Amino acid sequence: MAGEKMEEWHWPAGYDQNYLPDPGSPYWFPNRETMDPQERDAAVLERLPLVIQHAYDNSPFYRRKYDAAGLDPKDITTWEAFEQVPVVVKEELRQSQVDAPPFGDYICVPDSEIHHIHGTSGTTGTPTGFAMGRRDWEVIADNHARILWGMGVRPGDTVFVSALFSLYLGSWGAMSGAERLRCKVFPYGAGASGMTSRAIGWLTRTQPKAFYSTPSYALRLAEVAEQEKVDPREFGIKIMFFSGEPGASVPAVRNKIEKAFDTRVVDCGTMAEMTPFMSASATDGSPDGMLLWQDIVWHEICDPDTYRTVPYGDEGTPVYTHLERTSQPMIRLASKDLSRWEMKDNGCGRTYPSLPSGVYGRIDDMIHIRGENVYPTEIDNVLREISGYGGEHRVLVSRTGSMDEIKVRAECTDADTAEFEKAATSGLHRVVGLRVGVEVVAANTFERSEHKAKRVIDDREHTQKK
Ligand code: 8LH
Repeated sequence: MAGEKMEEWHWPAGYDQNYLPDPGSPYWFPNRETMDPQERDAAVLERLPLVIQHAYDNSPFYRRKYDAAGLDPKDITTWEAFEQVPVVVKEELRQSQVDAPPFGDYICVPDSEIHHIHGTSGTTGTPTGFAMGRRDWEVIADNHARILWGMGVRPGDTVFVSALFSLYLGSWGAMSGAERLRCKVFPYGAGASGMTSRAIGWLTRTQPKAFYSTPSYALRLAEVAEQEKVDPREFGIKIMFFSGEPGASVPAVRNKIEKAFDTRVVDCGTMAEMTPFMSASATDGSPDGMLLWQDIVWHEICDPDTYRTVPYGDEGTPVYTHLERTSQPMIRLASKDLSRWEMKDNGCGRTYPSLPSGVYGRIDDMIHIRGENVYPTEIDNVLREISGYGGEHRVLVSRTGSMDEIKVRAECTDADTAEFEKAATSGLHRVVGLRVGVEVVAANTFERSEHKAKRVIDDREHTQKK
C-alpha cells in the first residue's frame, strides 16, 4: 500500500478536527507535503479508482459518461489509463443541472448529507449550483486551513475576508479554512454600496494579519484609500492571498499591491467546482506562482486538444480531479485556462509541482490577432509598469474589412500624457509583437471592478461587415 506514511490518508477522507501542527512546524502534514513525489503519486494512483468508482456508483451522469466510453473504474490502475478518462466540461454540468435541477445528476451523496448550497452569478451563462456534503465541508475547511498554514497564517490571527459573500464560493472557502485554523475571521464581504470606503475604517481598527479578496478588489481598495488620504500600509496586513482571476502572479500587479500595502502577496485558486479551490497555492517559503498540492486535488496540465498531460516545462490547460470530495466530485474537469507547470525545488521543502507564473487566463480570453496570441494579462503588466498609468484600461479588438485591429484605451494621471502614450505604444509593441493603438484617457474614466475585472471588448463579430 502506497501512502502509509501520509498523515490521515484514507478514503472517504476525514480529519481530526482538533488537530493542529507543532507551532514551530512550517508544515501542517510534514510527510504528505515533503515526501518523495513518486511515492505520493503512487498513493494518488491508488486513490483515483476509488473516487471514480464512487462517482460511477452514485451518479447517472458519470455512469452514462463512462459506459459510453467503455470505461470500468476498476481498470484505472495506470496513469495511461487515467489520461484516457474523458474530461468533464462545464457545459455538461450545466446541462445536467437543467435536466436534473437543481444540482444535476452528478450529486453523489444523499440529500440529507447536503450542508451548504452555493451558486454562481451566471454572468457567463446559466448559473451553476453547488451542493456540498457535510463531511466534505469539514474536509474542505481542513484542506484550506492546511494551505493557509503554509502561507504563514496561524491560530489567533485575524483574517479579513473582503470578497462577495453571495454568489461566490471564494469567500466561503477562505472563511471555512481560517475558521478551522482557529483564526479570528471577519467575513466582511464586498459589493454593496459604500463598502470599500467603510473597509478602510475596519481594516484600520482590526489590523488583520491576513486579507483575502480578488486582486482587482485590492487595487481598488488602494485607490480608495489614497482618495481618502489613508496610507494602506497602516492596515498592518502581512499576508494578502488572492484568487478568482489572474493578478497575484502578474509581476506589475503583484508589485503594486505589495508596495501599496507593504505586504506579501500569495496567489491561489482553481475553480468553484473544484473546492477546496486553494489546492493550487503559493507558500511563505515559495512565494511565486502556485504549488499544486497533489494529495488534495490531482492537477494535470494538458494539451487543450487531446487532454493528454504535457511534460513539465510545457504550457497547457489545467485539468483537475478531486481526491477527497464525495459530493459533486469532479473527475478530470477541464478548466479551459492556460498555465505552464514545472517540477523544481520549491524552496519551502514541499515536493509539489508548480505553476511558476500562475494561471495566465482563460483560453477564450486570449486574443488571437494577426497570427499572434495576446494575453490580456501581458497588456495589464506593460501598462502598470509605466509611470503615469491611471489604474484602468480597456482593450478593444475590431475588424475593418479583413483587417483585425487592436487598440488600448488607457487611463493616465496628470503626468505627461504624450510621454505616457509613447511609452505605452513602444512597451505594448515589444511585448505583444504587434502595433497596438494607444488612446490616452483621463484617470477614473473606467468603472473599477470589486470582483473580477473584465477589460477586453472584442467586437470583431459586429464590426466584420464594415
Ligand atoms: C484564476 C485564479 C488565479 C481563479 N489566477 N485565474 O477563486 C477560486 C474560485 C472560487 C473561483 O474563482 O472560482 P470560479 O468563480 O469558478 O472561477 C474560476 C476561474 O477563475 C478559473 O477558471 C480561472 O479562470 C479564474 N481564476 N483563480 C488566475 N489564482
